[in-house]
Amino acid sequence: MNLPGAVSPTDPDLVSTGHRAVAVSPGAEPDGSRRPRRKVLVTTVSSDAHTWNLVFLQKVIEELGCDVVNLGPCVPDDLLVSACLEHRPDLVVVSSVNGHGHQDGLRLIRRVSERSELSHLPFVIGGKLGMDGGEDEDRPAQLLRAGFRGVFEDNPASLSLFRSFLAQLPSGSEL
Ligand code: B12
Repeated sequence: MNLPGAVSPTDPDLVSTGHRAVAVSPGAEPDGSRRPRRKVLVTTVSSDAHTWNLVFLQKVIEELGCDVVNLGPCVPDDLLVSACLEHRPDLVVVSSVNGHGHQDGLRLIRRVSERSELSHLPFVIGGKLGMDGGEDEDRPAQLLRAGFRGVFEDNPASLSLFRSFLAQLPSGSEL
C-alpha cells in the first residue's frame, strides 16, 4: 500500500514499497555493527495537552536505539525552537491527537523554517492530525510542502512505516 506523506530520510523507495520494515536492536545495525546513537526530540504542538502519545513514542524510539528528549505537552513554538538549538537532535518528532495538529503543525514548521540554523534538521509529524480523526488526502501533501519530511497519520501501517523511517535515519555525525 502506498501511503501519501510517509517518506524515508534516505530511501525514496520506502514510499512506494510501503510495508518494508527494518528491525534494529538498540545501538546496533542489522549486520551487528555499531553506529553512533541518534538523538530524537519528541514534542507536540502548543494547543495539545495529551501526554500518553508522547510517552508511547518515546518508548518506541528508545527501542530503536535512540536517545530521546521528550518536551511533554503544550509546547509553545518558541520553546521548541530553543530546545532544538540547545539539544541539537538528529530528528524532531511532532505528535498531536487533539485535532489541531494540522493547523498547528503548519504554523510550527513555518516558524522553524525562519531559522537558518535549523535548516538541516528533519521534522516529522503524526497522530490524529484533523478534527475528523481520520486521514485526509490533502493534509500530508500540505504538511510536506511546508517542510515536514514525513507525515504519519493514524492508520494501521503508520507505526511500521515510522519505525522504518527511523531505522534509516543517519545521526548528525554521519551526515
Ligand atoms: C485521555 C484523553 C484525554 C485527556 C488527556 C490526558 C493526558 N494527560 O494525556 C484529556 C481529558 C485532558 C483530553 C482532553 C481533550 N481531548 Co482527548 N482523549 C483522550 C483519549 C481518551 C485517550 C488518549 C490516549 O492517551 N491514548 C493513548 C495513546 C498511547 O494513544 P494515542 O493518543 O491514540 O496515540 C497513538 C496514535 O495516535 C499514534 N501517534 C500519535 N502521535 C504519533 C506520531 C507519530 C510520528 C506516529 C508514527 C504515530 C503517532 O501512536 C499512538 C499509539 O498508537 C482519546 C480517545 C482515545 N480513545 O484515543 C481522546 C481524544 C484524543 N481527545 C479528543 C479531544 C477532542 C479532546 C479535547 C479537545 C476535548 C475537549 N473538547 O476539551 C481535549 C483537548 C485538550 C487539549 N488542549 O489538547 C479527541 C481527538 C479527536 C480527533 N483528533 O479527531 C479524541 C480522539 C476523543 C474522540 N474520539 O473524540 N483528552
